Amino acid sequence: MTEEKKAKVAKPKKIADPGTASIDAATQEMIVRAQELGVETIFDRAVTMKACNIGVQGTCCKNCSMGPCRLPLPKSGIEGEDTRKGLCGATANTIAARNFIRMVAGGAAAHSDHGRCVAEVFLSAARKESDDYKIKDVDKLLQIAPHLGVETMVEVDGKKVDRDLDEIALEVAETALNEWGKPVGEVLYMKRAPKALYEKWKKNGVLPRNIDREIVEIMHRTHMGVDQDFRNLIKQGTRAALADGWGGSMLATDLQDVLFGTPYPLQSEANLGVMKEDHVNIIVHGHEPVLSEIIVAVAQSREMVDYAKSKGAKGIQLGGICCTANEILQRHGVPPVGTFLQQELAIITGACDAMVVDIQCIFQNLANVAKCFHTKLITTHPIAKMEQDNVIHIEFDEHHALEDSRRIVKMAIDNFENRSTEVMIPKHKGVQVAGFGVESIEYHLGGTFRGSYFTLNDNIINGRIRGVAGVVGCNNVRTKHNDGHITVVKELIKNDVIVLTTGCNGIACAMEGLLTPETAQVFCGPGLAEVCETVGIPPVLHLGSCVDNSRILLAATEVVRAGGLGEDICDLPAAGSAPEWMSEKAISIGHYFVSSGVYTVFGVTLPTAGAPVFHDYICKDLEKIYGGMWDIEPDPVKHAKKMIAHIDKKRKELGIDKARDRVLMDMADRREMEAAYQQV
Ligand code: BF8
Repeated sequence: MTEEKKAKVAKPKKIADPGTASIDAATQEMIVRAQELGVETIFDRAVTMKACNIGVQGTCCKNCSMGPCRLPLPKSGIEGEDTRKGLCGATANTIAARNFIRMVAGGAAAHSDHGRCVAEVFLSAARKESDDYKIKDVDKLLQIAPHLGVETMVEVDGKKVDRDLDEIALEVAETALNEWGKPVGEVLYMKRAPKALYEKWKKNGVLPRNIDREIVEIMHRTHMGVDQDFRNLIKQGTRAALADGWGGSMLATDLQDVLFGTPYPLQSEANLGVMKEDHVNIIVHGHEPVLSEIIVAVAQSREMVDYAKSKGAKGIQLGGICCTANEILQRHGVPPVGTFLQQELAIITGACDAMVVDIQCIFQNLANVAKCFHTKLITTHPIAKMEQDNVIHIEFDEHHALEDSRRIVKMAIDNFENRSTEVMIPKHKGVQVAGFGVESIEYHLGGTFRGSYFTLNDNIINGRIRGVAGVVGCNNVRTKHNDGHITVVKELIKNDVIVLTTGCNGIACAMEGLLTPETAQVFCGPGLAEVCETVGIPPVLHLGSCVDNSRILLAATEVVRAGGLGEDICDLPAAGSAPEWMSEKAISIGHYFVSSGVYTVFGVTLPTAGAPVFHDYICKDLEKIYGGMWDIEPDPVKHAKKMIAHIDKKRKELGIDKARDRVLMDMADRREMEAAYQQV
């Protein structure tokens, strides 16, 4: 080997720069720690492997084996007719649209299959097949039953009386499960939308028939040689996305609330600093709360705490990652250890005695990282196993959930004494108030004597609250961890836009301390600060996990219903955002928001750039059909400004832009008066 070649071989591997990788101090510290220990993380892999330029543009077709056919946009752009085509003649628009709706199918399938699993556990509870699950929230059961066509009253001797709860639960369970595969009709929850929106969907022929069918049809239509019209393809994407947002996800949220309790605001913390060196640390990661709910109960039991103490620990510290974290946070106050990008780092602390994973957003590299430490990595779902031999599979079954959970918690406790590496837990953590939802927004922002959305609407109309934003979604290692999330949210609240958050955005905001009522005085514009101070809420309301984006749809519906802000969701001064999205689920969420009338901005990239006609269709033309449309803006400040501009456009259309001017003038006057007072 020549000296030159030797030098090349010896070249050190590129590693991530912590300051470029994340804005979060705990994450930066742990990236350095991983590098010291020689443990590779996603941050390092991202600097060594570049994303595929053609895939990023959405114009690589691999739907048959004659390809992949790659149709990148020429650097000089397209002048005149776009003659690019694959071997079969598929245009860039067809390829990008097919790829896009396959992402919708993947995302909708993930959310909806999660919902189906919850519905099955719910059915098992309704049939009383298991002692481990019981109906916890009867009010919520009675609230959702009519939307599924289930009677809550029966006639006895000519009088209406309450129907037996067990009967209601059973019929709700059976009707809900039927939503996935019923042969005729439409998804029942579509009628929960504002009437104008429902009629719009009906007129455009996009009401989903059942949840599974719309996903299957995407796979059929995008098979080689089927649907070759990007408008027709995206129409099917709309059906499937709506079946997710108003179907699978909404059912998942509702049935989880009935089984495990509807969340109400509670206090907690967030970030790696919640782990404790002298405790057994168990981290639950993934999405379905059916097992983690029982793990929470078991880990808090006297028996297990005493057992942990008998092994030399001071107690058991539970933590979560990703949306399982959000589920057990909103119902039990269990703190999230981190967002999607921090999963490897939690193990690298050396203090994670067990990481229990179920489905979605789980890195396969966790197994490689766990190998370097004492951590037991436990998979629990039959559809999500790992090939590495250090991974333990304990398959969850609702019929023996308690037994499974006890085994897992005991395994973690037994592992406490096996810690092999020096523990390093970063000190950083944020305090948060989480657990908001349609019901608690109604309560907190409600009228003096009873809960309602009128007061929220009043504050929007008078301009104290400029508008409402849903800011949600993932981390993406192609962009600085949490930078987009935090910059977008801070810019919005600074401009009096109240933020509803879910998913990893919620965890990111919690880590930064944006989920406390006190935040309002520091970061908000004067109008929003006044509202938050008066009612004692944070300016960023955490509504839960990604399936709980359905709570945002229903909150928007309640705002429409309360009146004064138009007839449809698209009339509201509202916008959506996913600043650091990465998953197919985010595309499905984005598309059901757009199809429900919401202007939705994504950060990072959108896999449509290589097909400008299709891109313009979803970013401009869809507004004429549904009132909502897509947009892409990687710069987080510009991203927020675009949302605010849309909110202002809607305020103008509603004729309430003047009200806001008056409020601003009042505040300026007040400041002037205060300055004058101080001079005196
Ligand atoms: O479902 S926000 S990284 S955890 S996909 Fe995954 Fe994205 Fe996080 Fe929740 Ni949602």
